[in-house]
Amino acid sequence: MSGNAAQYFVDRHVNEGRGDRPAFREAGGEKRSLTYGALADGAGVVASALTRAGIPREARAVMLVLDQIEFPQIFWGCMRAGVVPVPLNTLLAAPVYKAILEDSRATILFVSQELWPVVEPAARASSHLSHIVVIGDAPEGTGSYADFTADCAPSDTVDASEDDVAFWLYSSGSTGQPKGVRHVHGSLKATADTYGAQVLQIEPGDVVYSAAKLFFAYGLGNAMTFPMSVGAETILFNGRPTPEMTVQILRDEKPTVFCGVPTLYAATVALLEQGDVPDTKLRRCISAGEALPEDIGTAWRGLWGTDILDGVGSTEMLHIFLSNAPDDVAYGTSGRPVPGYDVRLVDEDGNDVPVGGLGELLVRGASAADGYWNKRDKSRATFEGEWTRTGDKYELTESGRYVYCGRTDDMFKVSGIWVSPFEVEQALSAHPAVLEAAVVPMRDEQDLEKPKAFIVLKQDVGGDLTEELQTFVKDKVGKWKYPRWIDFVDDLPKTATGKIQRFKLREG
Ligand code: 3SK
Repeated sequence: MSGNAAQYFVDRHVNEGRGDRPAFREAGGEKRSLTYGALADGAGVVASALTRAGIPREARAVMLVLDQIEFPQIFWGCMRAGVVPVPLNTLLAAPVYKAILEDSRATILFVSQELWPVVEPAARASSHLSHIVVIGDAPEGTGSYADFTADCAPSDTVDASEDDVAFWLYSSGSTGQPKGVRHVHGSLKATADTYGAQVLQIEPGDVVYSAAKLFFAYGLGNAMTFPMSVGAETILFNGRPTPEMTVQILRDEKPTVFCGVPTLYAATVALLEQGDVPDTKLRRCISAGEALPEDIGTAWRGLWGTDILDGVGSTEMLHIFLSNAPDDVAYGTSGRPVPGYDVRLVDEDGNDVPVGGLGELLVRGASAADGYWNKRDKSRATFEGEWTRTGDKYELTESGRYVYCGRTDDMFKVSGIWVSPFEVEQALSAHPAVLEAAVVPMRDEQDLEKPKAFIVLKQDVGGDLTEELQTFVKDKVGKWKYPRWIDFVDDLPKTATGKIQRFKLREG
C-alpha cells in the first residue's frame, strides 16, 4: 500500500467491500450524505479536476470550507492528486486571510459561498491564485464547484511516501502571526492508531459528532480520520455550535461519540440544568483545547452518565498526546501520556523537573509536524530533534497525572483556539481613540479564560467606548478574540525598558 494517507483512509474501505457504508451525513440544511464509495468517487473527481486545471503536485490548495460534505471530498481529493490542502479557520478576519494567502502562495482557493464575502478582497488581490472555486453560486471572476468538477472521471491516488508533506494547518504564534504547520501523510494514521484507537476506542458502529470543526486539528481527527480509520460515520453541522444546537443534535441524530471544548460543555450543562435531559446514545465524550474545569466534568457525568475525557494536544502534534482515559478519569488533570507518546517536564535550563515541580511540557511521538513553513527560527525553537516544545507549563503529580498550570508565554486559549494578547493589543491600538492597550486572560463565571483589556485613551471621549472597541477587535482579528471586559486606566505598568508588565495586570 502506498504511504498516501488517502489510500488508507478512503480507498481501503472501497477495496475491502465497505463502499456502501455511511461515511458522512449533514445535520442541517439539505441533510446530504456520502457513503465511503461516494466519498472515494467524489475525491477522485476533485483529484482529476485539479490535474485538468493544471494544479501541480505540492501546490497549496487553501480551503475556507464549512463542515459540509464537500469538505472531505476536497481534502482527500487534493491528497489523492498530491496537492496540499490547507484548511483554514472559518472565523478569521479579512487581513488574516490576506496574510495566509500570501504566506502559503496557494494557487487555488476552495470557499463555501457563505464565507466568500470575507475572503473576497484578499482572494481578488492575490497574485498567486489561479483558480477560485466557490461551493455554491459563483460570483463573477470565480468558478463554481459544480463547473470545476463537471465531466471529470475519478482519478487514482498518486503514490506518496509516509514522509511526504500531506497538508498544512495554520496556527497563531506568540506574535499573532499565523504559522503554516506542515504535516506528513504518516501523521494521520499515527494519531488514529494512538489516541483514536486507544483512548477514544473508536469502533466501526460509532457515529461521531464533533462540535470542533474540521479545520481545527482537534476536529480533523475527531470527525474525519478517527471515524474513517474504522469505517464509522460522522455527522457534520455547518453552523455555530450553540448549546441548544448541541442538545438538539445529541437528541435527534444520536451520535455515540461527542467531541466538545470546555466553553461549550459549560454552556450546555447550564442549559440542561434548567430543563429536560433528553435520551441519547452517547458512550464517549471528549474535551480539549483548554483545561476542563473539574465541576463541569462532574456535572456532565451527573446529567448524562458519561464522563468527559479531558486531554491536551496541539496543532504541531496534530492531536491529543496527554489525556484522561476510559476508567481512568481524574477531573482537574490532563491525565497521562497517550500510548505512543512520551512527555517530559523541563525547567528553563532544559533539566528534567522532579515530581511535584513545575516545568514546560515537551512531547515526543510519530505525529509531530515536519516544521513550520518558511519560519526557520520558529521551527528550530519548537522542534528540538524528536521532542516538540508545547509552551505549556505542567506539574506531574505523585499519581502520574499531569496538571495544567498555564502558558510559558502570554498566549492563552479561548474556546480552544489560541489568542495572542499582542495581536488583540495591536488591533485595539489601531482604534483612533486608543493610546495603548494591554490584554490578559481573565476567568469568567464558568472558570474559563477570556481576554480582558486595559486601555489608556488618547483623551476623554465623554462616553463609553466598550462596545465600539469590542466590535472593532472582532472585525480586525477574529470574532472570538474580543475583550469581554475593558478597564479604562490612566497608565499601564511597565518595565524600565518600556515593556508592559502583564503579570501585574493579571494579578489584579
Ligand atoms: O488544543 C488542543 O488541546 C488540541 C487538541 C487536539 C488537536 C489540536 C489541539 C490544538
